[in-house]
Amino acid sequence: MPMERTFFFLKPDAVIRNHVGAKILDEILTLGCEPKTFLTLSPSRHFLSNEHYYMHKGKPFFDWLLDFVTSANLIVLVLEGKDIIKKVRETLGPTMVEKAVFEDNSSLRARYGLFRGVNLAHASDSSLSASSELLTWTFHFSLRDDAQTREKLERYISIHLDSKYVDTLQYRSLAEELEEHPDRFEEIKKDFVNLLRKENNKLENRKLEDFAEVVLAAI
Ligand code: FUP
Repeated sequence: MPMERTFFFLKPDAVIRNHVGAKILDEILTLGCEPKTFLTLSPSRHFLSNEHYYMHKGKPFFDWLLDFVTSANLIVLVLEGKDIIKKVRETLGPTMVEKAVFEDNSSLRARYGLFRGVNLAHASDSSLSASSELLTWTFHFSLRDDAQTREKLERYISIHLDSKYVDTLQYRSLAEELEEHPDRFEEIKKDFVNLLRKENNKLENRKLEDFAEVVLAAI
């Protein structure tokens, strides 16, 4: 099996929920890969719409997907390893969280994904998409291999693994409540922000509220 590269990013849910993001990166590292690039980015809606997610244009979830992916920073990684494209996809589990819970309960999305498409991370799904995503993102953001990447990544993981973790089931039960009582949106959003606040005591309230508004719109 030859060495290959995959393109990966933590989505806003895993960046805001510090502990969850660190846990994901920690598990990805155990897959036996070498991280080549690790950085925080906030790509524009225009870039995501026309380059990264152009194949989803016109689909019913497209606008929501752009709202979600631009709702906070992304943590972008380039990973190199044997069979790494498949290994990362399998570790994440099925795209939609409910499907992950149903089909692969030990996957990251089953354990930590909130609901629907609020699914923690993106990872290239084939060698073709890996090459094209690596090309696009490298060009737009001048990505470069960085010899300090593993060290930076390990530091990030060790800092954030210490952050408080709120059981993902608590968020899911708020989502269920919202499904039953759509009229209680504002009240449920407040409870949702309170959970997020326990996991991230740095981000300003306005940002947590905006994020909560976007992810609850998936319900
Ligand atoms: P993936 O290859 O796992 O990133 O999934 P897709 O390219 O099919 O979809 C991109 C993102 O759109 C997913 F991560 C989640 C979101 N999505 C929805 O919200 N609803 C859908 O029905 C399909 C995808």
